[in-house]
Amino acid sequence: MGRQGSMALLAFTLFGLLSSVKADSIGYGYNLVGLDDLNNGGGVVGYLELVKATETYGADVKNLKLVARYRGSDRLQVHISDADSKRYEVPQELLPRDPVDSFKANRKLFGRLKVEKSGVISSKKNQLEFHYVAEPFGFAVVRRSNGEVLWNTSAPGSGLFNNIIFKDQYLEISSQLPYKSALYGLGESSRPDGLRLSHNRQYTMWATDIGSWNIDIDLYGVFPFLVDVREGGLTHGVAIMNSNGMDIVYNDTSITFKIIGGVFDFYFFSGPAPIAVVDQYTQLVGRPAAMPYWVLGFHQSRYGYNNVEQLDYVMKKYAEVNLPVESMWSDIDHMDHYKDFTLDPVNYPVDKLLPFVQNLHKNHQKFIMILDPGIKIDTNYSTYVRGDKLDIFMRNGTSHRYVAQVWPGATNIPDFLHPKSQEFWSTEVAEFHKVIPFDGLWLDMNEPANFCGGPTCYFPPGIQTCPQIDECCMICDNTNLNRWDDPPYHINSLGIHRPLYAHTMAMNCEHFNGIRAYDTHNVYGMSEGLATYRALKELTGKRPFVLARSMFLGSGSYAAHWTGDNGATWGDLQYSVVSIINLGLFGVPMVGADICGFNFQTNEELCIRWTQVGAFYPFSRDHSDIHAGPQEFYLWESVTETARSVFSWRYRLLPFLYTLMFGAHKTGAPIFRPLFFAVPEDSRTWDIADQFTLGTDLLVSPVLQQGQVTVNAYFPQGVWYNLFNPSQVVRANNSFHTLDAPLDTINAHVRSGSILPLQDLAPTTTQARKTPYTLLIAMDPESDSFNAPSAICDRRSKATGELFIDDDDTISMQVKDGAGSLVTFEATRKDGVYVLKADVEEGAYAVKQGLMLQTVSVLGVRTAPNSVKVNGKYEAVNVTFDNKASYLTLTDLNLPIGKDFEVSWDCSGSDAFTS
Ligand code: MIG
Repeated sequence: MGRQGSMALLAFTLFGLLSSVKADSIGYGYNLVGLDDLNNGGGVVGYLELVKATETYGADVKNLKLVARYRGSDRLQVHISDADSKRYEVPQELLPRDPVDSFKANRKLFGRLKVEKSGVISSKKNQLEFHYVAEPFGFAVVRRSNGEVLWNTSAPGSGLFNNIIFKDQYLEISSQLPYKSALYGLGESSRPDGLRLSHNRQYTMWATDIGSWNIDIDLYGVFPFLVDVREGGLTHGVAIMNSNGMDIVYNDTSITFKIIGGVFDFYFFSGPAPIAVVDQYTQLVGRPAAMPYWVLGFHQSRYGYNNVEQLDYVMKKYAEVNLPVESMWSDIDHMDHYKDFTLDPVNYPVDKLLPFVQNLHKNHQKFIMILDPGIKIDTNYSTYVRGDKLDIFMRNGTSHRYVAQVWPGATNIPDFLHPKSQEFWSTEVAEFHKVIPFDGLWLDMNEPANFCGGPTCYFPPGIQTCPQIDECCMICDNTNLNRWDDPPYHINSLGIHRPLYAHTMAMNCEHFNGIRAYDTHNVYGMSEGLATYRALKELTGKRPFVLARSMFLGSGSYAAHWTGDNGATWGDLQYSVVSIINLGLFGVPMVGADICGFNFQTNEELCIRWTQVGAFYPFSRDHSDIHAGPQEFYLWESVTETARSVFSWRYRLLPFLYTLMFGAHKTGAPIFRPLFFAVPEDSRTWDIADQFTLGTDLLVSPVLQQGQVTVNAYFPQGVWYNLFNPSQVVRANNSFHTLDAPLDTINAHVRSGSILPLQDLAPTTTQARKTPYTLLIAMDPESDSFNAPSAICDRRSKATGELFIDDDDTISMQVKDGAGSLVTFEATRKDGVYVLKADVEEGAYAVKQGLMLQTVSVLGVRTAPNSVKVNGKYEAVNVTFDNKASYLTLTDLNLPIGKDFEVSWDCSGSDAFTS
């Protein structure tokens, strides 16, 4: 949405009035009247009958089917739907999962299990237990190990919300929660309150094209998933697989879901570690996609690069100041009248753009182009003509094509659930790729956005199209709305109960099979994203790169994400940390925010601080709005300097970051993590929103406020070395420490006990990944109380780390013969002897690369070693020792990566060092 957006919103505040109906008049709930075992014994099917009908928000569904199903040791699904007719659910083709269709629920069929007043259905293997109360029906989820109630929809005595309500267009269910629960998730929104969800707020699930500089409202992505940390740190997760609009109301001791369609389909994940919750959740919704290595480089983008010459200038400037830049991005500026898959013949002619892109490729750099879903209605536009022929566009309720107005003017919106839409999209992507061999695609406006809104918009007589502006120029008469565009309950979109059709396609728009946008709105972006991912995969046969704005549960399995139109404000810098952590929880680990801010004019101090933080974003891109001035790093000397310092470390850390991506791909583990992942049992970590870790080993404590020059940072128990200056050590005991943070400094600390694989800085990731490896080994320093030199090395210490390498072409990352190698490092210190071992799994790929480990840097060493052995033999390796930093460096090791090795050195004093 443009800057004028908030004005238009005021007009819709009236819709808010309808939502204040008292809960007890909406419905009386259901009785559980029949129960049966699931065939496989992993749960139950139940049959529910309506207690008493009401009319508020429409008639109640008479009979419901309940399926409570265990899966493995850590997941419980509770699915409640209409027993008599099929209802819309998140399409299986977007999010494949075990259907419940085969379980029949019909009153006559029941009787194998007796319905008690209340009962427990458990599975011996599972950490969770399903409890029910029969009249009226409610259920609870209990953690078996400690009996803690995690979820409870029957709140006897509270009189507030013990009834399940199930109508065609209104579903409601509530659970009790302890006042002290620490809740996270429920996105996407910008959160000035910090990471932890605040009591007495509503979280509206509605994909909305509005700048993320707007706080506490529904934004582009929809993630009805929450993580709940309880006293002591035991953590579980709850997801609802439902793509209809909903309000999730979090009060002091309860949470209520008010949903305007679909079914109840809850998944409970038992954890109990926070990271285990994300593992279990991504096992359901899809593991994060592998991304090409280059995605970890630094990206430059801007809306408003007016021509190819400007792109070229920007890349040259970066080279001039010696800052690594991995890619150039192209916003809608390159398009001919904003039509997808076209080039502006004047400013972006192919005979200029193609050589530019070829030159990027020659320099190992990349080019990423933007796509919007709307296809201009224009019979001279071949993309439109092909789409028209395949007939893959959305229709409105009266079976005409729906017309939306976006950048190119009047557009049709592809129906990405249509069986022929993949063919359409793949063809367009492939044809355009022949023109410009781009390296990835950037999906914008896929909520989908529409500058108009409503089922009955048309052009004023005589006008066939619109000027290219982001304001509606159609006439929309939305007085007589259908029940999709004007449902009985109005969700709280934008905090003002904005109509559902506002700024998107009409809700009565239909897909080829009659499913309505009313149901699929929140997964539209996902449908486009998957089609794009597949199109790229078909085209290149290689690992695709897609950056997507509108997402849903599971979208991390095909795309990276950026947080959209943030603002160049200190607040936005703060929200970025929270948003990126949240996306990691949602299974989208590859995420970043526009560095230095998108909207509004940035400034030097902000841009310095943002650059420092942005260097640690998993996805690191500088992008700005056409209405703001340029903000490339070379524009201020101070920003250039800070970028040089932080990005030289980012580039050295690439092997570490890529290995974290491998972990994310395998287990969902977020790359960018909150502190409560590290120390969930310490409730002080629950509220920390201004620090994060990369994996477990790097702790970043940035400055996020103007004028601030110190940080008060939490450090988990142990020793932490300053990454930029390892002589600065923090010895922590789950404690807060005040650290200096002058303008040119960001605090980043390496955890003692870790081994970080590094390579050298180079202008691009392609070049960097060919340089020799270094291991940065952080060992506990000798205890200060150990004075005798001979005892110095005696204090035992251990450090571990991992390195994954592959060709980054194969679709998934795998430790497999010839395809990818995993090396586990372990360093120990005992009785004065240090031993570093590399243990290789499937080394063939790594060996083939011919890459060497040359350097081992060890932190925490008090004296230089007497001797060094490599694979059991004394070797004359190069040794340097920095006394002040307790920093030992062994160089010229020449150890092939991909082969097991052992390096040991002795500083016990009993052996003479020979060099
Ligand atoms: O209506 O393509 O979030 O990154 O630069 C605005 C122009 C459309 C919104 C995206 C932003 C992009 C801009 N787009």
